[in-house]
Order: sequence, then structure tokens, then C-alpha cells
Amino acid sequence: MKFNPPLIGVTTSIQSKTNSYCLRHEYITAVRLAGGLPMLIPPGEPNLNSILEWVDGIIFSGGGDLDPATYNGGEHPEIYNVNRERDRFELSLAKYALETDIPILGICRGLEVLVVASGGKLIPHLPDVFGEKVIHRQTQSCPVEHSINIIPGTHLAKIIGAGETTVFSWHHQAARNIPKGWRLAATAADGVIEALEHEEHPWAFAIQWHPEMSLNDKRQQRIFRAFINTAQQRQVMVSQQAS
Ligand SMILES: [Mn+2]
Repeated sequence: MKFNPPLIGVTTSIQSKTNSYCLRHEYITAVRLAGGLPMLIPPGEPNLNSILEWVDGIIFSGGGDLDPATYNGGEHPEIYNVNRERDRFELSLAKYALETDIPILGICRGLEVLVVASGGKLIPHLPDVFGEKVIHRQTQSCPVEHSINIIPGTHLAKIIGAGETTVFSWHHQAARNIPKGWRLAATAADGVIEALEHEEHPWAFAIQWHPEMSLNDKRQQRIFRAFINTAQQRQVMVSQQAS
């Protein structure tokens, strides 16, 4: 029996000004380096069921802020690039995907989507709550590096090892709480939630930093390897069940 590379759906943003769907190329490169075949999933795909029948894994990518109305939050002057169409689409897809056993990786905004889809809330602007002990983005358009601590005993620690590591960070929001069904996997030195892993879903991780930007960091790329290996195993399992 011949198996194809795992098909990895990756969500995209909408840029109305340029009439485009957009995704930074590092997401594609990271998926390819780990042996996956990337497929873009722009907002608006009407049949969520057909997406989840085809893909072997799904990445919720980074981007602008969620509309605070999606988590009963208030407006904040620092909230930017809200796109309600993308929010609606990704929140529905996330809720649906969490009910399947399809491997899920949320990155940055993707963590925020998974948190809100699971009934959690976000902090609208980190400096208001955590001050500036750790800088989580250089500017709105420029990332920064900071260290994070991966909690021993977590699934994430099994993949990339426990303890401190330096990551690319490009966010000004974060999970306010750990939503039901998830547990804490990593924090920054200021206490900001930097990673969550699902307690019941077989492979669902939500990561606030950008592992796809550390393409030369073998430790960070293990996240994509583990994700795509799991997607591959599931693909084999599903096709055996079908035959
Ligand atoms: Mn950060």
C-alpha cells in the first residue's frame, strides 16, 4: 500500500486591501521540512466536514487579533487587524477539529483561537497586566526573542525537552486562563501562558510563540516533526480502517 505525505491544512488571513489570502512562507517551509504536504485553508470554506475528511493535520496560523466580542471581552485601542469572517471560520473549524482525532497545532493567534473555541478568554494587551518585564513583540510588525520555560512531565517536554529555551515571540495578547480540557505546558518568566496541550484530544497543542520562525533550531522543529509523524500514523490508521 502506498501512503502519501500527510496533508496539512494551514489557515490563512484575509487582506482586503490587496484582495489576497495571506500566509507567511515559514509555515509552509516548516511543514515541508517535516515531511508534510501543505494545503491552504482560507476563511469561507463552506463545508468544514470536507476539510476535516481530507486533511491529516491542521495548523491554526498566526495573524491579527480576534474580535473581543468572540470571548465577551472589551474593546482595547491596541487591538488590530480584526477580521470577523476569519474569526467565525476558524472558531467553527477549531471547535469541530477538537471533536475529531485529527492532530492540531495552534500557533500564536492559533493558540488564541483554540482557547476561545474552548470557552477561554484572552488578555487584550499584555503590558496592561504583566508590565514590560518580558517584551513579547518588538512592534506590531516585528518579532522579538525571549526565553520560555517548558514544564517537566508535559507532552510538550517529551517532544522538545523540559526547561528553558529561546523562542521568537510576536504577540501582545495571551490566554487569560487555562480553558477546560487543556493544561499548561510552558510559561514565560513574567507568567504569561506560552503553551497549552489538550488533556483528552490525542494530539492538540497551542503554542503562543513561533516555532516556524526558528527553522534552523532542531529543537523547535521537533514540534513539526512530532505533529507530522502523528498525522502520518493517523493517515495509515484511517486508510487501514477504510480498506
Ligand atoms: Mn511571548
